[in-house]
Amino acid sequence: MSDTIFDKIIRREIPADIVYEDNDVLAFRDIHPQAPVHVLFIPKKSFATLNDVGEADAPLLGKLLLAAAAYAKREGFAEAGYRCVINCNKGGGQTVYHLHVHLLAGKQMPERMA
Ligand code: DGP
Repeated sequence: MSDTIFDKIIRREIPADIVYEDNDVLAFRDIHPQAPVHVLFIPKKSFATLNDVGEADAPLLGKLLLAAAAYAKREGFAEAGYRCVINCNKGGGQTVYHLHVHLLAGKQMPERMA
């Protein structure tokens, strides 16, 4: 498993604007925000891509999404709406190979994804 910039953020070796943390999940603001709210939810356990998550770690995927939804509720934009995205591999637009969920909010998202 290669060490990524997100592993360095988990270990506090480089700074990030962390907005949530628990035993399994870390969330911080994206350095290149695509929306007024753009937060990345990552598992502390390293998976390069969504393809690398096995059945045993299915609950961790649930935790990532639930952490994003809880953040949206806490911040008061859950009812207005938001988008969660996972990019997988080059064709999916992934650039950092540590699994992450993008949470985007604060503007109207286009109905078409691409
Ligand atoms: P993806 O393209 O799905 O792999 O998204 C990677 C995101 O990570 C991209 O939106 C920019 C963000 N990012 C890259 N490097 C850093 C960093 O050092 N700090 C923070 N906060 N975000 C980063």
